[in-house]
Amino acid sequence: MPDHTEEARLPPGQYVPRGHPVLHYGRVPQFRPERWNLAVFGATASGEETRFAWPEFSALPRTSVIADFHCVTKFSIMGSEWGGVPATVLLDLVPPAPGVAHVMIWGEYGYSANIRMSDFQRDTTLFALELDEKPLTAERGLPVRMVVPHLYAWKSVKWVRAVEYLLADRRGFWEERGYHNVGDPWREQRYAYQEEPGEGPA
Ligand SMILES: Nc1nc2c(c(=O)[nH]1)N[C@H]1C(S)=C(S)[C@@H](COP(=O)(O)O)O[C@H]1N2
Ligand SMILES: [Mo]
Repeated sequence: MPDHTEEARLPPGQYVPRGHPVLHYGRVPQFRPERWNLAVFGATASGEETRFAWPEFSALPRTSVIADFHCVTKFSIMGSEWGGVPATVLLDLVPPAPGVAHVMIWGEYGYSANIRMSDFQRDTTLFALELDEKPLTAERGLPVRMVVPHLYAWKSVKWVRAVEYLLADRRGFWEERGYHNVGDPWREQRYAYQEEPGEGPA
């Protein structure tokens, strides 16, 4: 019989703590809907940058995903239900130029994380606006955060403000500070020194 306990769902080296830890670097931004927008820039197919104002972005089609969430510091948050706009919806609205194989996700205050296009295109990659059927709290990313549940959680950028299409891969905030460029928890890709040829920027 398959084992569906949380223990069996944990990637190597992870544990389930009490409660729902909150973790980020720096301050929690204030959400002002009239000033907020989400930019898609870099190597777009049109060559133009697109900005979604809050009324537009919050009206995009949504879905929900139930997923476990794994922080590289080894705690895992199990079975969260995220609601939001699939990354594929954004890709359809603002197509990338041919040859775009990576994206940089930008949060407030310059936090960033790079993701392979193949990871961004997964149907579980979301711009989440809701957690467990309630709007995100400020500390968990209000109004919108990235959720890329199959990669370590530092890739799930809170307070997301932009997506940059990249023709050449570049390291984001933690990837520049010694963390793995890909960050697959099932392969325990925690640190940059574990990277194999082809896993990091050329
Ligand atoms: N903008 C921003 N997003 C971020 C971070 C951050 O420092 N800034 N930290 C990441 C890390 S390391 C983790 S583990 C998760 C934590 O998400 P949570 O606070 O919802 O548990 O947010 C990620 N997203
Ligand atoms: Mo983390």
